Amino acid sequence: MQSSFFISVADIKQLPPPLYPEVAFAGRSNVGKSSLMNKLLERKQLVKTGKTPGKTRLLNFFNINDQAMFVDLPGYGYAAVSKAETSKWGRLLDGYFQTRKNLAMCLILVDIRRSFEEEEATLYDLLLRYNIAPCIVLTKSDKLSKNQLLNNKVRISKDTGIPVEQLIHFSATTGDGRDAVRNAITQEVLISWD
Ligand SMILES: Nc1nc2c(ncn2[C@@H]2O[C@H](COP(=O)(O)OP(=O)(O)OP(=O)(O)O)[C@@H](O)[C@H]2O)c(=O)[nH]1
Ligand SMILES: [Mg+2]
Repeated sequence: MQSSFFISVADIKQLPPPLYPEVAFAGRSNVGKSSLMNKLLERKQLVKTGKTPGKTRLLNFFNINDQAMFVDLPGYGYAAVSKAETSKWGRLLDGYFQTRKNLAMCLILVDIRRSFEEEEATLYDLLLRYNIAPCIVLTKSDKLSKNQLLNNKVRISKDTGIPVEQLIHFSATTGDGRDAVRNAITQEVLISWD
């Protein structure tokens, strides 16, 4: 499979033409969005992983095999970002979700050690409202033991009302859950991963 950087966009008016179905990756800053995308694509650093969380205020588009576009969304919830920046971020994302007809799916990444908080719930509701398939991915599963992992999944399932089978756990470090995430994406968008 071929993957390449396509374009970065800071404004809704600059969105590229809707060439292919899109899959967006959302989540708190530092949750592991870029690492997940690299692992799915088996590319080391196609998507830059961050030493400076919260810096990227752009939507980054990647062409996947001329079959789909992956969109790395700016991370939210980073304290050092100003209020003005945060509301600009909100408008950009809301505008994107609301207007993007070819946006098929959005993964919401949550650190498996944390909870589904207000931001995630807001995002989840936004996706349902705009008819975009949501997929919850619990990241950094390598940080927990098998037992803790299961306990946290059950806890997040109870908090969200999302069945535990629909919560995918993932580690960019070990590759755990890579195929589960690929399969979830393939339910919505045709991609030949090999
Ligand atoms: N142990 C472990 N560390 C991870 C994993 N995924 C990402 N990390 C680390 O977490 C940090 C943040 O990862 P990124 O992929 O840059 O996170 P991001 O969500 O893209 O961050 P922003 O672009 O700032 O929003 C990096 O230091 C990664 O090496 C994982 O599965 N396991
Ligand atoms: Mg990133």
